[in-house]
Amino acid sequence: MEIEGDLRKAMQNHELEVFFQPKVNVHTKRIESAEALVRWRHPSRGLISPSEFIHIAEDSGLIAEIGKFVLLKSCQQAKKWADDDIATITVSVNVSAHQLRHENLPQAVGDVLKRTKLPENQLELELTESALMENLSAATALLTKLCALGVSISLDDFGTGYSSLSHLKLFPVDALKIDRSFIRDITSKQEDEAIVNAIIVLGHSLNLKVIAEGVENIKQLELLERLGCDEIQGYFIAKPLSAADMTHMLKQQT
Ligand code: G
Ligand code: G
Ligand code: NA
Ligand code: MN
Repeated sequence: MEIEGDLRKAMQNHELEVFFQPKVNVHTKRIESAEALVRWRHPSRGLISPSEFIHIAEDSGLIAEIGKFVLLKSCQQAKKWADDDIATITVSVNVSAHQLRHENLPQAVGDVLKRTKLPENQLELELTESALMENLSAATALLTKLCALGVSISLDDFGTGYSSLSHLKLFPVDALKIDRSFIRDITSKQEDEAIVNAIIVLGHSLNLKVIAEGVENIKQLELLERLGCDEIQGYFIAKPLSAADMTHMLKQQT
C-alpha cells in the first residue's frame, strides 16, 4: 500500500488542495455556485486527479480526513469570497459512501458552519444515489438531519443509479445533477435529448433544481437552455480552477 502511505504523508505535508469548478445559472448567466474538487499537488508528479486516489482513500478510511479537509477549505473559501466582496456563492462538496457510512456527517457539517461562520444556505452537499442506496432508511434519516441544518443536497450522477424514481419520493433533496454521460451526445442522439428532457420535467415537477454537468460546447448549452435546465457546469464554462484562478474569474463578472 505504497500510495496509501504517500497519501497520508501528502495530507501532513499540505499537498492536498481544493479546486473549484463554476456552475452558471442559465437565466442570469452568472456563477452562483462552484463544485469543490480535491487535487493532490505532488512535488514531483504534479497535479494528481482524485480519480487516481479517492478510491484508495475510501478503502483505507483516509477519506474521512480528506472529506473534513475539503469541507473546511470549501466553507472557508466561500466565506472569504463573500467577506472580500468578490461574490456570494454556494459551494458544493462531494460526499462519498464511506463518509455516509462511518461519519456523523450532520455533526461535522454543523461544526464547520459554526467554525467558518458560512451561512448554511451557501453550502451544498453532492451525494450519489449509489451511496445513499446502501442503506435507504439510514440515508433518509441522515438527509433529513442535513436538511434541518439548512444546507442543500443534490443527487450527483443522476440517472446512472438504480430505481432513481422511488428515491426521489423518499429523499429530501433540492437538486438533480444530470450525469455527464447523458450530456455528451445530447446534440446528436435523440435518445439522450429525450432522457435529459424527461429528467428536467421530472425535477421541476418535484420542485427540484436541475443541473447539467459535463457541458463542453455552446450547442449543448443552447439545447439545455431550451429544455429549461437551471444550471450548467463543464469545460465550456471553465475547468476546475485553483482558488486563485476562481477568484480571478469571479472578479471578472463583478
Ligand atoms: O475532479 P475530477 O474530475 O478529477 O474528479 C474525479 C472524481 O473524484 C469525481 O468523481 C469526483 O466526484 C471525485 N472527487 C473530487 N473531489 C472529491 C472530494 O473532495 N471528495 C470526494 N468524496 N470525491 C471527490
Ligand atoms: O463524479 P463527479 O460528477 O463529481 O465528477 C466531477 C468530475 O467531472 C471532475 O473530475 C471534473 O474534472 C470532471 N468534469 C468537469 N467538467 C467536465 C466536462 O465538461 N467534461 C468532462 N469530460 N469532465 C468534466
Ligand atoms: Na460531484
Ligand atoms: Mn457528477
